[in-house]
Amino acid sequence: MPRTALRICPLCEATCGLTLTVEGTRVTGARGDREDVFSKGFICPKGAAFGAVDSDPDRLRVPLVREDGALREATWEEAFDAVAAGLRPVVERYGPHALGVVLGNPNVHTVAGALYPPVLLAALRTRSLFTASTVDQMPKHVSSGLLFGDAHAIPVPDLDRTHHLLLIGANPLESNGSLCTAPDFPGRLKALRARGGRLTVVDPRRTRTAKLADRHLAIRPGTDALLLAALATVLFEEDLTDLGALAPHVQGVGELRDALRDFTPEAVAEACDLDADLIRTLARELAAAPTAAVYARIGSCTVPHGTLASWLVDVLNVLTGNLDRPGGALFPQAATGRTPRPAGPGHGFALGRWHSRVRRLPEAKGELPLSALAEEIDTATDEGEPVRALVVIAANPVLSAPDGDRLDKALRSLDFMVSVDPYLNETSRHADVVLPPPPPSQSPHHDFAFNGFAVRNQVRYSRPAVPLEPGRMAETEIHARLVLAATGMHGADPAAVDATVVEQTLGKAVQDVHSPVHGRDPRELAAQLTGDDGPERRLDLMLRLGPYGDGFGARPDGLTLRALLGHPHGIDLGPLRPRLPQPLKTVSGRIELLPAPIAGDLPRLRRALRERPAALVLVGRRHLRSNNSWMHNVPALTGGSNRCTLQLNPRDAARLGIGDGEPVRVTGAGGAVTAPAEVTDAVRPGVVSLPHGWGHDRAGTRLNHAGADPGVNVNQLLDGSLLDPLSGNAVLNGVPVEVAAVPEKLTART
Ligand SMILES: Nc1nc2c(c(=O)[nH]1)N[C@H]1C(S)=C(S)[C@@H](COP(=O)(O)OP(=O)(O)OC[C@H]3O[C@@H](n4cnc5c(=O)[nH]c(N)nc54)[C@H](O)[C@@H]3O)O[C@H]1N2
Ligand SMILES: Nc1nc2c(c(=O)[nH]1)N[C@H]1C(S)=C(S)[C@@H](COP(=O)(O)OP(=O)(O)OC[C@H]3O[C@@H](n4cnc5c(=O)[nH]c(N)nc54)[C@H](O)[C@@H]3O)O[C@H]1N2
Ligand code: SF4
Ligand SMILES: [Mo]
Repeated sequence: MPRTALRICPLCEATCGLTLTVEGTRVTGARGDREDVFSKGFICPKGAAFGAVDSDPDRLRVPLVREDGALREATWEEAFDAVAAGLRPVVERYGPHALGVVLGNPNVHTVAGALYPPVLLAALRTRSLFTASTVDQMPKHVSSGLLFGDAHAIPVPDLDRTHHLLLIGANPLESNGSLCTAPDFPGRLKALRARGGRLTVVDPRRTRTAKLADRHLAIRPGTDALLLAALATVLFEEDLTDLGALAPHVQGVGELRDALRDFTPEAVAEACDLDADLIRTLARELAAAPTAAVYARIGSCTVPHGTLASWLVDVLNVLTGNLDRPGGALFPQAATGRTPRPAGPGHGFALGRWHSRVRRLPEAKGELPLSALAEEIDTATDEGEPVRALVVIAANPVLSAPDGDRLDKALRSLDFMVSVDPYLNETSRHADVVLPPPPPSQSPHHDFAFNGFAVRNQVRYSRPAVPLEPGRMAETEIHARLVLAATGMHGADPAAVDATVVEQTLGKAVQDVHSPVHGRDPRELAAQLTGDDGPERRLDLMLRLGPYGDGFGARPDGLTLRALLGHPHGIDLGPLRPRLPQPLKTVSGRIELLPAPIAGDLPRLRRALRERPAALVLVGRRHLRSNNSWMHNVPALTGGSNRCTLQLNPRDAARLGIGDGEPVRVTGAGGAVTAPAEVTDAVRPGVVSLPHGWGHDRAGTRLNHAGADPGVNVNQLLDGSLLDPLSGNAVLNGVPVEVAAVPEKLTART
C-alpha cells in the first residue's frame, strides 16, 4: 500500500513542503503540502520530479576507491581507511594549507552540509578553502560585512508587504529565488501587482520575470553599480533621502553623498545604455513609494563591480528609510540562529587577513576565490606549498568554475582527492575515494541556511521519508567520519564528533551572561537533549539556545525539537520584524554607510564610466527544470526548452550571418565552445546568453542521460582572471566574447 511522507524539498532555495507518495522504499509521487506553514501547497516541476531525482539509477550506492588507477566499488571501511591513509601524510608532510577543501552549493541544502564542514575546517585550520560562494554571492557577504559588521546579515525584501520592488539581475520565475527564500515567488510577485504595487526588473534579457514587471530596463551587463550609484545620487540631488527611524543607527551619509557625486544619471546613461530621465524617474518612484525594497542577485554579484553593486542595493534601502521596516528589506531571524545579544559595538569585518599563494588574492570570509583553485594546485611558488590533496564536498567545480579544462588537469595531478558526492561526474571522477550520500528521501532535512534569508520566519523539520537502505551511510555520518579521518582520529566513534560540538557549545553558553543557560551545568543540559541521533541532538541544542528556544526551561513555551516534531507541517513564527540595532556588529555599532574598502574601490567604478563596451558580451541564464550542473541526468527534467543554446538578438544574428538553430563558435579568454544558436529578441543587442552546468562529455563519468545530450561548458570561455577585487568573486556575466558562424559540416570536430 502506498503511504505518504512529508519532506521539505532540497532542490532550490524556496524550501517548499512536499507530500511524497512512497511505495515500499521508493518515492513514486510528490505534490505540494497544502498544510505547510510556509509554502501552502506550492510546488514546481523540479519538486514534482523529486521521485525521479531521488531514484536516478546513476546515483552511486556504495563507495568507490581507486586501485591501480581505476575506481572500484568498496566497503565503507575500506573507503575511510583509504581517506585517512591519503590525507594524513599530506598534512603531516606539507602542513595544513596543502590540504584544500572545496564546498559546493548542495551543502546549503543538506543537514550534513550545515553541521559538519565548520567542524572539519576548525580542526584542519587550512587556509585553502574554496566554495561556490565565490562564483555566486560573496560580494553580498562582503558588502554586509562592511556595512553591518556581519557577513551573514543579509536583508531580504519583504515581498508580501512591499509597495515597490526593484529587482535586479535575478530571475525568480526560473530560479525560484535566491537569498530571498520564498515558496511561490511568482505568486508573490503577482500578488504585489494585484495589490497595486510596482515591479521594476533590471535585466539584459526579457526574462519571464521581466514580462511580469511594470517596467523592464534592459541594462548593459556589468553596469548595475553605475545605475544604482546614479539612483542614490538623484536621491541626494533632489533631496529625496529620508532615513526615518534608521537615522540614529547610520553613519557616513554626508561622506557618501560626496563620494557618489559624479555618478549622475547623465554620466552613467551611456555606459548603462539607459535613458537618464528614466533613471531619474526610477529614483523618484523609489523614494515616493510608501514602502520599497531593492533586491539584486546573480546578475549583480557575478560582475566586475559585484561588491559595489551589492553595497549600493542596501545603500538605497537605507537612504529611502526602507531598511529594517515592514514592506522594505528586513533581517530575518531563524530559529536555529544565535541567541540575540544586546546591541552594541562589535568586532567589525576584516578582509584580506591572508592571501592566495600564486596571485596574492585576498581571502574573504575565510575563503580564497574558487577561480584560483587550479593555480593553487598546479603552480609552484617560492612561498608555501601548493594544494596537494583535496576534500571536495558536494561540488562540481570542473563545470561550475572558470576554465574547467585547467582544473580538470590540476585535479588529476593531486596526491589525493576525496569527493562526497552522489554522482561520478566531471569532478568526482578525479577522486581517489568517492563517498556517496544517500538520496534525499533517506536523509533528514532542516533549512539551517535558508531560514536566515526567508521572507517569513518559520521553522520546519523533516525526518527521513524512507529508512536508510542496507549498505547506505547517512550523509551526516559520512561527514563525521571524514572529520575523524582527516584529523588523525580515524576509527573513533563518529558520535564523538557531535558529542564534542554539544559539549563545547554548552560550555560556552553557560559562561555567556546573555545566554538563557548562563551559570548552569553543561552536563545536566546535555542530558536533556532529545533526538534519535547526534545530528538531531545538535538541532535540538540549536533550537533551544536560539531566539525562539525554550532556553532549557528558561522559557517553557519555547521551541525544542520535541515541540517541532509535533508540528509536521512546521511552525509559523510570524512576519519579518524590525531588528536594528541588534544585528549590527560593526566597530561603531552603527551602519557604516561608506566603509573604507568600498571608498577605495570607487575610483575603479568611476573609470568604468569611460570604458568602451565590448561589441558582444556573454551572460548566463537558468532554466526552471534544471539546477546548476547536476540535474541534467534526470530525463523528466531535460528536453523541451531546457537546452544549452546560445541565445542572441536577431540584429546580432543578422550582422554575423547566423541563422536560428545553426552552430556557432563562441570564443572567450579561456577557450571556445560550439553551441546551436537560438535567435531571440529576449536578449538585448550586444548580449549573448549560454546557461551553465553543461558540458557532460568527459570520459569516466557515470551520467548516462546527461552524456547523451551533453551541451557545452560555458565556463570554458573564462580563464579565471576576471574577478571582483574586494570579494574575489568570479566575473561570470558581462564577459567579452566573440561569436562566429560555423559551417555545419565542421561541427562534429569542434
Ligand atoms: N557561468 C556560470 N557559472 C556558474 C553560475 C552561473 O550563473 N554562471 N552559477 C554559480 C553558482 S550560483 C553556483 S551556487 C555554483 C554551483 O557550483 P557547484 O556547487 O560546484 O555545483 P552544483 O552543480 O550545484 O553541484 C555540486 C555537486 O553536488 C552534488 N550533490 C547533489 N546533491 C548532493 C547531496 O545531497 N550531497 C552531496 N554531498 N552532494 C550532492 C552534485 O552531484 C554535484 O556534483 O555554480 C556557479 N557557476
Ligand atoms: N531552476 C533553477 N533554479 C535555481 C538554480 C538553477 O540552476 N536552476 N540555481 C540556484 C542557485 S545556485 C542560485 S545562486 C540561484 C540564482 O538565482 P537568480 O539570481 O534568480 O539567477 P538567474 O536565473 O541566473 O538570474 C540572473 C539574471 O541576471 C541577468 N543578468 C546577467 N548579467 C546581468 C547584469 O550585468 N545586470 C543585470 N541587471 N542582470 C544581469 C541574467 O540575464 C539572469 O536573468 O538560483 C537557484 N535556483
Ligand atoms: S520551488 Fe524549489 S523548493 Fe519548491 S518544489 Fe520547486 S525545486 Fe522544490
Ligand atoms: Mo548559487
